[in-house]
Amino acid sequence: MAILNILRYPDLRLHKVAQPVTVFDATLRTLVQDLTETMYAAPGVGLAATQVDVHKEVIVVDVSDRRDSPVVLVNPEIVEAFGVSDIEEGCLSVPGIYEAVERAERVRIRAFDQFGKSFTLEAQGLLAVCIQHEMDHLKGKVFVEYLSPLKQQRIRAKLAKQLRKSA
Ligand code: GNR
Ligand code: NI
Repeated sequence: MAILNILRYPDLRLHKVAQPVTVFDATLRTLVQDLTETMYAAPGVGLAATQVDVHKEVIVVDVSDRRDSPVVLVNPEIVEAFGVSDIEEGCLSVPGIYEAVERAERVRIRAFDQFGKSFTLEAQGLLAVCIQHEMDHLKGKVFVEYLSPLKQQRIRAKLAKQLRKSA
């Protein structure tokens, strides 16, 4: 097991598009374990492989209070979506920034687990929003890209300042 480095916006590698998983092997299961460990350590409620510079369609999420119910989604697809939600989101790749984004309130997802077994999942509330946030990462999209150009500019300035302070 390993804790992986999380890319920080505006790192261009966050905009790479992930490729579907075709082989469900030990390498995939190690990636899932490392993503899960990295998500818990961060701590975050979800993590996409893109954020650790692995451009495969793999996501882990856990919105449980006890942090003991990880859900692994490989090659996830939204098959149905209902309603509108706009809860405040954060992102481990954009530390310290919290903004509301419009998402579907409920989604039905089809995906594979780390062993190649297909399943469907009905999600609502934070879980639904988190899955949509993670699926955006797989497409190379970061939540701040939904915000106004002015807000995005302010966020880039704030992150650049954070970076200078930590250097
Ligand atoms: O930890 C996270 N919290 C969160 C809160 C609201 C909506 C989405 C998220 S995902 C985020 C972790 C992360 O960056 N995943 O990509
Ligand atoms: Ni994120």
